[in-house]
Amino acid sequence: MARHLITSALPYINGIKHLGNMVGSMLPADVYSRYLRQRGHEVLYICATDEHGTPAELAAKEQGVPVDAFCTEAHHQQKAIYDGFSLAFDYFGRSSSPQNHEITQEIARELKANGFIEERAIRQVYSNADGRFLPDRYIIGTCPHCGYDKARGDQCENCTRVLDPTDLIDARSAISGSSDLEVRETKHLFLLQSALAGEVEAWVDERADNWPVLASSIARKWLTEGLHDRAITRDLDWGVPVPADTWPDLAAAGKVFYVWFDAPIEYIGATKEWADQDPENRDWRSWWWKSDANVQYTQFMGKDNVPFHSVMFPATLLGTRAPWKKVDVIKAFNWLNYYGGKFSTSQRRGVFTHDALDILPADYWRYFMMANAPESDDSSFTWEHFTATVNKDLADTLGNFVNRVLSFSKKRFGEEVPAGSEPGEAETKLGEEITRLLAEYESQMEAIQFRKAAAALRALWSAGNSYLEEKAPWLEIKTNPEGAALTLRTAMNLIHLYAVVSEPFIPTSAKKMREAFSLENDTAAWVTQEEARSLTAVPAGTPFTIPPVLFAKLTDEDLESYKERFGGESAA
Ligand code: B3M
Ligand code: ZN
Repeated sequence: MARHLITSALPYINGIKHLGNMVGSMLPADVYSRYLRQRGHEVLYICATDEHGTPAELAAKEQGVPVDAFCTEAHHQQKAIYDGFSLAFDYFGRSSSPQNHEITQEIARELKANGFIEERAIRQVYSNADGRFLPDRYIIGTCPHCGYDKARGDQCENCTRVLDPTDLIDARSAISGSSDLEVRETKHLFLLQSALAGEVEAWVDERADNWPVLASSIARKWLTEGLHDRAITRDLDWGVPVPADTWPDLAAAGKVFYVWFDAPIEYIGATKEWADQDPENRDWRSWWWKSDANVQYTQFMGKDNVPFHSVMFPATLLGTRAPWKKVDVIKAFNWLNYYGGKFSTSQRRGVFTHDALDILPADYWRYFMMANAPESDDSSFTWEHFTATVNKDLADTLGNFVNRVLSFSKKRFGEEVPAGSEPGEAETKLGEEITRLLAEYESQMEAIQFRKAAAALRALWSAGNSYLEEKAPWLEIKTNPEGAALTLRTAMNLIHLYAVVSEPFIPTSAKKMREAFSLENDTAAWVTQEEARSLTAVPAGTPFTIPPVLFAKLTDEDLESYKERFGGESAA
């Protein structure tokens, strides 16, 4: 039994997320957290909305509401959708919280005390048309490295390199499109990452071999390009203010910290938000402070976020010289595409999380997304693939098995699990198969390889179908009713086992399956190898009910209507 701290990249406050965001951060973190909880570990899964920065300011302005009110509303809107997806956060916080302000300022003070923050005068892009400095993503232009013509001032989406706004070729304002830009001098705080480079490199070397390869390769590539000092403040109204006790001039000039400085600190801030709700029983420091020995910390994120988490946030924490817990494993994801093109928030292309829930319950999406998670490569969403997967895996292989077994048994033996004869050769063979597949499933979950884990889960479901076809209780009943009863009892035990082990992927359906049986003290606690081999956890005589159809089969008309509503190929 271990203590697991889990975080997923914080969804930006501005706008509802699409499935591509979900599959690369919150959903896999939830699946992994659920698995670890079922195995008896102590888990703390923390997430939050990332609320600072220019996009929030601009969105609020567009709606004509104050930015804090905008964020409050958008936070609740996002949280409701995540509840709809059954994301079981232990806490879903807000980076604008007082806790995050306090910890961010404290970390900045420590960095200064240790000589890792310096004040520098820099020349920054000012837009005459917009009457403001243009930070980061509000300047667009051509990437000097790869030539992509919509690179943002802070990062090129195409080659993932981090940029400085002044690097861009043919720069223009993303707000007004104006290229009437000038460079003005202004003072900012810089994090001296170059002074921490050696330490960060040693830190990465020590652990990145244990990370799934996508994250470790990005971290290493990043380090070979060298760590540069970075401005960590901005000229904005909305953000964590630079503390006046430490930098009176900059505070008076209204500087706030850069959103990427305070956002990762919100992992800590949100843990404190969580603890502050029940201070008697919750200790945020036990997760973040001097806890290296007994906490295993895993982060989930899309590949574009890896540099910030593998290098910059560790540099920030290392520079404080305080015993902050740092990440043990980074699990990163490639992109989920929509018919081979990009999902796009700005162009509203693809499937957005609220629309997804409007069409079908969360479990359909959860299973499909994780079974096709973009782990080793980008993967593509198509409605054809989605409906085919739902029909084959969820409706036919799992749902139909459950319904068929329970309905037939009820018809022939009534509403209790029948006893039947002693297990024979087929049951021994099945028990061995299930034990082997369960071990495979567990080892893929431990390795945080979701596609392979989903394949093992699917194989477990299929093993039940093969057993049922082989024993054919609907024929067996004519000549050997006791044998048919044994088959059905064994199959019902499989249903209960599926309910337990499918929970991380499809929690709502799994619960319905488990609750079909009136077992005393039934829990979702993980299946032991012995239970998997003997398949007798649900004893004869246990009353059961038949749950309503678990997964509806999607028709050709459904498929056509989804494509029409979301624009299939034509949208990409
Ligand atoms: N909010 C992801 C993004 O908007 C960013 C993640 C922060 S994690 C600390 O691209
Ligand atoms: Zn580029």
